[in-house]
Amino acid sequence: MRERVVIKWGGGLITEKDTMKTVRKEVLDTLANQLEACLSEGIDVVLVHGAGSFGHLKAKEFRLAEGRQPASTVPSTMSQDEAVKAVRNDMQELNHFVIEALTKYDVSAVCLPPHLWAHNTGADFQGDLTLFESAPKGIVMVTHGDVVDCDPPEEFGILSGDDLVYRLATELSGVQRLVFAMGGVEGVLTGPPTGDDDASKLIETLHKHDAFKGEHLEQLDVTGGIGLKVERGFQTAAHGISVHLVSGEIDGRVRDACLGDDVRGTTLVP
Ligand code: IP8
Repeated sequence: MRERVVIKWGGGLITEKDTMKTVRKEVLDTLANQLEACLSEGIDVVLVHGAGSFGHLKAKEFRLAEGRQPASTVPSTMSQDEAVKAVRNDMQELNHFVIEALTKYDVSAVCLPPHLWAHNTGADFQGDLTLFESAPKGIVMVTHGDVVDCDPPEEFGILSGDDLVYRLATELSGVQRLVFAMGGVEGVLTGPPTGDDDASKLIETLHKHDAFKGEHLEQLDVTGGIGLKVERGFQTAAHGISVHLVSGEIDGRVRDACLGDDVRGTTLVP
């Protein structure tokens, strides 16, 4: 059986997280180039990307992660239903940039946006993952964080790419590794990234009960930040899959981590 890796391109890596709908095209290019290198080595890739400023800002403003809310508690510029549609469209826009970058490196990719096939949020969301299993050889299946329909009373909610990678890595056949490509950090740090090397050192091997203080910018982020990544990462590692968090901005670290080579970053040890 061919080796398979699941990769998450973080939203904070591929977009400017605090500037509405700003894509980092040069970063997408280097990531697509590294992904192509993995395919050339005979590895199958499933790609999940985050939302960054194409998802979190509007979702926060219109309280989409909290489900249906009284109209008087959200801005009057749009209803929550309109905001659901708007964020889905914005995510499709971001996904087009992702597919465009892959195409530039001759990578054929098919995207399955979660609002078309997934229901409910969190690690136990419902959805048919066999669609990802049946990809023809060499075709990269892509999906992303999204607004999905939920059971009442919520009616809708935010399904994070971190929940998607956990389920894909543990339920598809032949997955050896899960790699989180991150922006602004080289992996999990001992404290929030302040620029002060003593306060925020890279943790190269993170054990399940080790303490770390992740930065979670609640005013920007409607999902779980680094805490959710690490939690889903450990759940994945418990299935015998190796899990790495690496910089998506430095050299070919994402490629090397996907190929199973030694690379600077954080490895989770269950
Ligand atoms: O960035 C969030 O996905 P994530 C999706 O992978 C939206 O957590 C629409 C905010």
